[in-house]
Amino acid sequence: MTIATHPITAKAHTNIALVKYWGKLDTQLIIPQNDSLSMTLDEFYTKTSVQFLPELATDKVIFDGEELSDKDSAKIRTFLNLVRDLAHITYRAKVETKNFVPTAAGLASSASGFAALAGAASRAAGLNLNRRDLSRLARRGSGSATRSIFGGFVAWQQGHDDETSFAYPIDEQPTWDLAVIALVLTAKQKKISSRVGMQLAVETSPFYVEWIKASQADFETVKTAIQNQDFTLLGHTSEQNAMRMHALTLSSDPNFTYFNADSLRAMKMVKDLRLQGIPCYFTMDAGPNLKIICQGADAERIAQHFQAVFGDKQVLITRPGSGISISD
Ligand code: 2P0
Repeated sequence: MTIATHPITAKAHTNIALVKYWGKLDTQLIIPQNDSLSMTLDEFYTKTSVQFLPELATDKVIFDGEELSDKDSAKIRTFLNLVRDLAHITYRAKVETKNFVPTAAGLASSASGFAALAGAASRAAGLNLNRRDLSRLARRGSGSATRSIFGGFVAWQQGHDDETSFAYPIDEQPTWDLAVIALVLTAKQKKISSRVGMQLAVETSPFYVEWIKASQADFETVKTAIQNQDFTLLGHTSEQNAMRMHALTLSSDPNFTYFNADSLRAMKMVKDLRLQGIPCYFTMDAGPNLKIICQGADAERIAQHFQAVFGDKQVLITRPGSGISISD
């Protein structure tokens, strides 16, 4: 095991959860309360290079060309400490990271970000982790990053400790033609982070126990839908699961919501399209930007429909993406 003598670069894509993770059993180790399931997206990714260098007194993090302050790089430096502990090294690192996600599109860059960082930093430190262990490491940065190690459809097995909580691929290269359309309804930063929002739900929502039961059932249903390439079952269950997650924000104390007026309008449009016989479903994460799940052949016309109404907003079509790649 030797420290790499040149920067190691990793590329990881972001993912959209069809069965959501919303709450931790262990906030330190990031052990979730339930299994979750996602699709990795090809258009949105992060590229990160890492080199551990003897001459550095502190970690240096350059994000989209700008050096981050100590405060802004705190999570990354904590993560690098984990990698140093694993590799038994003390050198500080130079990290350069670039997000290929439309500016502040609300498309979980922490998923692709910590997956790419896990890949680049571990190999730069001389560790040669298999993908399961990479997924466990990425989990320590951000829960959703656990799933971004793999491509296509990915499950994150809840597990009960650091060893047993990891992602695994369900179908890395789906042969059915699926698309996700991202509606960038606002580029504003969310007021309540996922981390804070999910903890509030665990601690205060009276529906939390029911959410766990329902999402475990959704997990099995979506897995079956993927095995049978059953688009209706996949779309319907994903939409239901998203709304159940958002019911947790509404039932938290204090209550809050990630919906804005445009999100509600876009949800109605998705339902109207379905009534017109165009199969599509929505999902939404910890921000107001809706993602529409549809079949690839319908993606262009559905996107045009939304572009016509939300003319000034970005409407982006993406398809299943690949898992992490790491340079030698
Ligand atoms: C998910 N989200 O399954 C869910 C659905 C957002 C909504 O995982 O605290 O940034 O770093 O583990 O991974 C976003 O939360 O939270 C997320 P932490 P993360 O994709």
